[in-house]
Order: sequence, then C-alpha cells, then structure tokens
Amino acid sequence: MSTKILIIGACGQIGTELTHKLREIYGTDNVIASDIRKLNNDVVNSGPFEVINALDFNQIEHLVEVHKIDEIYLMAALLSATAEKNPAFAWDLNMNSLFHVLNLAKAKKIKKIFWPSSIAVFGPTTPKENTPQYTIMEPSTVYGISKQAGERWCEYYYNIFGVDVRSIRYPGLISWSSPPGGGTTDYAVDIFHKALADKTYECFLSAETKMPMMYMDDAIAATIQIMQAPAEEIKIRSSYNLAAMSFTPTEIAAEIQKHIPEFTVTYKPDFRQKIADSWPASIDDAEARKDWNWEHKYDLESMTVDMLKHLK
Ligand code: AKB
Repeated sequence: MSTKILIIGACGQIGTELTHKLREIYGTDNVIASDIRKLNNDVVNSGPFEVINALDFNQIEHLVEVHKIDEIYLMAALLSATAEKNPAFAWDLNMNSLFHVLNLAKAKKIKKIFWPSSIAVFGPTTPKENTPQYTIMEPSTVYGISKQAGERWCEYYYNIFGVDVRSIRYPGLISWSSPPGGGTTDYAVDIFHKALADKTYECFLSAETKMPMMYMDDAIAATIQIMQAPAEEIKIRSSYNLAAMSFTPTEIAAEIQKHIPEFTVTYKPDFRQKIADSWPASIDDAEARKDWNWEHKYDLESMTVDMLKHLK
C-alpha cells in the first residue's frame, strides 16, 4: 500500500518544491497539498489540493480521515522578520499548528511527522562558528523562541507518547522557483533577481554578515532523506543541525559578479540586522552526517551557477 502524505503550507518557499518532489516519488494522487488559500499556481494545478487553516484542528483531522493520511509535513509558519511584526499571531500559528499535528499522531491517526526547525533556535550567547548540535540556546526572536519550544515538544511527544516526529534546523534557503516569505536570510534570494533585472541591489544586511545557507535542492533532499530513514537511525528527536555553506553578502555578490561583472551592491541594514547578528555564522552538522548519512551537493559556486541558469 502506498504512503499517503499531507503537506500543510504547500504553497510556501519550501512547500512548493517539496510538493513536486514528493509527487514524483510517491505519485501525484498520494500527495495532498494544502494551504490557507487556493492560488492559481503549479502546486494547486498539478494534483490534489485542499484549502486548510493550520490552526483548525478539526479541519486537519477531517482531511487526515478523508484521505487516509499516513504522514504530515507541516510547513506553515511565520518566519523571523514577519514574526517580529506580529508576535502573538506568530506564536499562535507556529506552536498550535504543531500541537495539532503532534496530537493527531499521539491519537494514532497519522504515523509520521516532518516539522521544520531553524538556525533561529540559537541566540547571541551561542558559539557563533561551527555551532554544535548541543550548546547554549537563548533565542532572542519570537520565531526562534517558537522553534526552540517546538523542538522541546517534539522530543517530549517522542519520549512520552512514541510519536515519530523528525526535524531539521534549516539554514537560510535559496531557491529560484518560489519566493521566500518574510525571513532574515531572504536577501540571498533577492540579490539574484535584482542582479539580473537591475544590475544593482540594496542589501538590508551589512556587507560582512555571515550566515549559514543552503540551496533548496539540498534542503528538499535532506527533508525526504530524514523522513525515509529507518526510525532507529533518527537518534535526535528535537531537531538536527544541517549545513551546506556559509557566506556574507560581499561573498555572494562577488560570486554573482563572476557572471555579471557590472553588478553592484549597496548596504542599508534595517531591523533584520539585529536578528542576523544573533544567529550562528556556521553550523556543525556532524550528527546528521553520522546518523542518516546527510551530504550536501551545492556550494556557493555551484548554487550561483544553477540559480542564474534558471532565473535567466
Ligand atoms: C528566516 O530567515 O527566518 C528563515 C530561517 C533561517 O529560518 N529563512
């Protein structure tokens, strides 16, 4: 019998590419995409789609029953920059959508959950370079606090109720097919669009702000890999550190300039600078590499080539 999957938040930056990949692997009819509204896009038009509010337990439960869902990928969330503007709603959405899904698994209505965490779980007191899996975690953003609390709940539901929940601390994600939505790392996507369209970009972070990043292809591969791994290989039930590359705005601009020599960048840091300053510059993901054989494919150079190829 084939695995039936529900993706909540399927029209977002990760959800879009995840839906396509999961439909390729599991078959279009076995992957139900859902989001808060029905857009006229690829995700909606390429297979089953349901409008769903991630805060409504009954709606999620109904979909799980009607479609006989085995696994949920919960991708709906408010990201770091947007969450700072609407803390109460960010806390509500990021925490309660998770509880709904954890409680469905606790009640044995679904078998497995993927829930994304983030490098935002770390804070200004965390070691900045090669941030270890286990270290000081004092997040200073609403988003980071919600992700850290979420991680503790995931581990709790695994330990106490045997819920099979799996999670990754995503770094900043770079993709060409769908725009990011309200994060601090979004500049690393915007910069490509502006380089091609205007040959100039005003960056909202300072030139030397170094952050961990990953190409979307690698992030999707990691997500599916951790979900397909045998349960006994998943030793960490809070969330795994995951890394591919780290760079500053200056470094990514220089990489783009190899292809578009006339491209220039100016810097005008805004409120997102403080968020970026509180996050790690690079991540140690040895546990993911050891436990479930994680390996990244893209570095700054190959990611830049692929981004420009697709956006042109
Ligand atoms: C953000 O910038 O908020 C996200 C993240 C690092 O989780 N991309």
